[in-house]
Amino acid sequence: MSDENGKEVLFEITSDHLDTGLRGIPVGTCRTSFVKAKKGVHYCGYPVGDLADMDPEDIVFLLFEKRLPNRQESQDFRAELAQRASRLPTGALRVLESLTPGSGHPMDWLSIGIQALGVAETTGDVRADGLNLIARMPELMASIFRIRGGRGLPEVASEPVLGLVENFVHLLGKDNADADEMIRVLRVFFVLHMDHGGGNLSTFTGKAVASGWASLYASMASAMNALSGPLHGRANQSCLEFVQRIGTSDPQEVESFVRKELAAKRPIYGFGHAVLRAEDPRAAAQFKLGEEICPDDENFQVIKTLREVAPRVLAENPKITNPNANVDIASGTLLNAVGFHKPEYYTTFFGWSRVTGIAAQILDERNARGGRGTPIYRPKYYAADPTIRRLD
Ligand code: NMX
Ligand code: MLT
Repeated sequence: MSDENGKEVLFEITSDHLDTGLRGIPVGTCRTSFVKAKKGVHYCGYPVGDLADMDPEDIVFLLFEKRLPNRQESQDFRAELAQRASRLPTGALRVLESLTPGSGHPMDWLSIGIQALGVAETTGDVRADGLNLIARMPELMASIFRIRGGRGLPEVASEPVLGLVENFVHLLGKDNADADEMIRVLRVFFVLHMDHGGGNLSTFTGKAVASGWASLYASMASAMNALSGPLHGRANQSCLEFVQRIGTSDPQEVESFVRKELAAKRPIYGFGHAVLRAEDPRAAAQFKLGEEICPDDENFQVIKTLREVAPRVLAENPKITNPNANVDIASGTLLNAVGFHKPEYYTTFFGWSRVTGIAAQILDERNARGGRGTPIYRPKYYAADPTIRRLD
């Protein structure tokens, strides 16, 4: 359908769309990824499941350059990231040492850490700032684990040439046999969580803040705060806590647990989505990995039952538009199985991964309109009193 000027009509807005959290309302275009209701997220056209086992650095390259690197480009890009990590001034993360170990939520620490890196290192060049932050994230993540954990994890020298995930695991002091499985799970996690279209809350928040020409670091810290809510990124923490409370994989008991949670008006974490209308392929990819690395794990057994039972129960409520499993159903179980036993840290892994997609999207929006950038975000709100609206 076209309007009187021949422009394609994408969406007709009625008063029913007001106060719905902008659900489904088109606001822009996204070059890094799109989300299909049935087939999930595609990074620059590739279904994410096809990318899950690739090198995370290659996927960072993909989201920035909109194409996969060839072998030489891949090596050069890894070297560039390593160089960016080592070139950055040290000391910015000392601010974390002024916080009390164990205090607040790790997502608060992540946001503070990003802001602190920005204080020390902002160049104003969005591409450089984005890549510097991506390069520096393993050290920030490990510092949060070491300092917030307060259990005297040794301060290990960073070795960025190992790779983003590998360096993080090394910084945790894990150079033993456990490291291989940790690396395997984190690499897949990292790729699956890097981007999810333009409208997810954290990405949208980051881009909105950046549209006022705030720095990449300030925008990213805001995005991480958006991710920290339990309906968004923190669902991975809540989901494992929930799974551990269930404590059985008996289908009848799981069903009765789900019903009790719903009756108590609590969300069933790891299920539902604003855009997807089928099981999230990111969930399927993680179940596949789980079958490989922890098939007998107790929590894995529980989530396998939940995956069958919960959609049937949720579908009884016609208000729930997607009763199927989302990305958060399995990630906590896998992280726990490879040695990350504190669920409150899980959302920091989501944040770490998502820094790439958000940085790439902010860069794209800064480069839009021939370099003038996407204008400052400013959607319209009507007066709550409809009689005033009519006078508008
Ligand atoms: N458990 C209980 N109630 C639900 C669920 C669920 N899993 N999913 C949807 N609903 C409710 C929802 O709260 C809403 O109720 P109300 O009208 O009273 O506000 C109603 O069903 C309709 O919601 P939808 O239109 O289906 O979903 P919406 O787009 O509003 O929300 C989520 C999407 C993801 C916030 C919602 O499905 C949810 O709360 N899921 C559980 C939390 C979760 O797993 N979040 C992670 C999402 C992915 N991520 O990582 O960001
Ligand atoms: C995400 O990965 O950001 C979530 O699935 C939420 C979303 O896309 O809205």
